[in-house]
Amino acid sequence: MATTDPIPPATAVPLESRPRFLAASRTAAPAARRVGRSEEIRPERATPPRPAPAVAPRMRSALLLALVVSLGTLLAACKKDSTDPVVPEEPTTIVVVTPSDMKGWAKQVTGTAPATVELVTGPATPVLGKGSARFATAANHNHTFSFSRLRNTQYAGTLLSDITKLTFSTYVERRDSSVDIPFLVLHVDTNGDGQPDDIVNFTPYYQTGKFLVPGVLDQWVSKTNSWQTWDALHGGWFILDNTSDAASILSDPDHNGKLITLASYIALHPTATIQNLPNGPGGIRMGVGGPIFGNHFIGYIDQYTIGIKGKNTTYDFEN
Ligand SMILES: [Ca+2]
Ligand SMILES: [Ca+2]
Repeated sequence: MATTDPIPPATAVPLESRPRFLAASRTAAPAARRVGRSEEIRPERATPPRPAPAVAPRMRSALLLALVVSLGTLLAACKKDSTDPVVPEEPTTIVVVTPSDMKGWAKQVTGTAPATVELVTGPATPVLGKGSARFATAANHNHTFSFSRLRNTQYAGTLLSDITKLTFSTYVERRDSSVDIPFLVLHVDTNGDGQPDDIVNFTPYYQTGKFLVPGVLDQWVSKTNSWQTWDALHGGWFILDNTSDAASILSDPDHNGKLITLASYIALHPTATIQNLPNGPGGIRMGVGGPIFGNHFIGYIDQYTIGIKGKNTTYDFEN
């Protein structure tokens, strides 16, 4: 049975409905802040004010000179900025995806108790247009290989380093755990043979709390019955199926894996590209399913945006 999910601020979230890490981190925070305040106040009361030391004439001259130099540097910087060419921002291309014209996207449904994916109206007021892509697990889901996905074949060969934007929006209507939320996956060729080697995963659930690592944007917890937009480019990813990376990133954070920024992953694999699977399915996929998802999950995706070298394409899912 689905439960109502927590909505920030943190105090509004029932502890029993949260992952353990969130409950621990939120209860520890107030104590740390109290310590910080007492440390700031105590020295002010205990230490009498001291007269400012006199500045020697020679030091005053040095300070004046430093100030003049700083002002000169600042003025030079302002002048440079004002003469730099302005790079015009290219307008985003909106691509409307409908059941009769999928624009490079294809449905993929797997498993013995398949989840479903369809283009629908709603829910609520979608972030773009009137519709979105609806994903749902079966009444008897709980199958490791039961997934429903949308996959795109049109980005095969795209360098990860050329991606300048990667966002999508989700809406969760029904779930029994905050873990369950549509996620994004890239199939990546790391050695240039045209065959994908890595499954590179962005899951909104991992974008906050104890899962964060330096460089990963804190995107807070996911909600139900609300549209939320996720910045995958600046988020944390985990890697599956790789044979060359350190073992520490080769699992999801719930199974001893560690998130990595896409920038750090690209530093490990500078020539990594998106690749379709050998038998055809697209190298970009979004969807739900797998062992962590419960029965009767219902969620939606809309406004998937990918930017390549500054040229943004937004897919608007409509029915
Ligand atoms: Ca839409
Ligand atoms: Ca390969």
